[in-house]
Amino acid sequence: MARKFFVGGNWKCNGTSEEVKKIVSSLNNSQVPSSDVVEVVVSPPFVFLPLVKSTLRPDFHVAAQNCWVKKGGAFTGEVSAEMLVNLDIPWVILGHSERRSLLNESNEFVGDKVAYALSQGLKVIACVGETLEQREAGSTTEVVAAQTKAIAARVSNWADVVLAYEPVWAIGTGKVATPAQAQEVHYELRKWLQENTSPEVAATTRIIYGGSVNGANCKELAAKPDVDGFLVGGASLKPEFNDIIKSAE
Ligand code: G2H
Repeated sequence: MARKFFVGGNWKCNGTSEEVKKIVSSLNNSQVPSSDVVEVVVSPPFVFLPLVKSTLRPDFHVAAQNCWVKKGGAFTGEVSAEMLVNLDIPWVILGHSERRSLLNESNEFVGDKVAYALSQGLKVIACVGETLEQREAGSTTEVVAAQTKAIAARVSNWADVVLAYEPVWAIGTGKVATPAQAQEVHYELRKWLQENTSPEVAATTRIIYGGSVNGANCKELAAKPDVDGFLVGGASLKPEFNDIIKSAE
């Protein structure tokens, strides 16, 4: 079964309501391939989710950038999966390296979050990726396999999961992975899924690349057989995001 190309825009902790309105207006006016060809999901900060959801074109969808690991309650500052479902937010990004490193989210904690979000009916963009130190030590495959294993140990239905490979050394640095480097890790991740989940999960799960993707480098990356799309940070705030969406064709 063909995997539909997926382009996510991770706005991170950026934007004012005026800026958000401008980005949405640019997205709404953009000419992009149809939703049969590409699935587009943008992820504004929590506070802008209702604004974006209510003004964004209907063929694009929204994601939260995080959610709490279990049912809501006395967890000051957190946003629960139930709240996202209540607001009709279909997607959530979990396990982003900025949260893994700055907020000490462990593989197990991320796995628990993915499982809980799925159990509430959310679809998940689950992020994995190695640091520069780990790559230089030759442990990239081992690191991303361990991160994926912690998710697979808690999740049996992968239909609503997109796996995002985001090498930490490429995030926001302008140092994009080469198409060959991305393909190599995506191939290893798919092989890991084949051996540890099922051939069907391996064949159908979208594995997208993130880390300094832009309008100039997306085409070559998109041409690789195991690159099923992108999670885009900085460039998702700019008009070149349209070019990245167009790389689906
Ligand atoms: C990686 C990516 C988006 P950027 O974090 O998730 O950000 O494209 O700015 O490297």
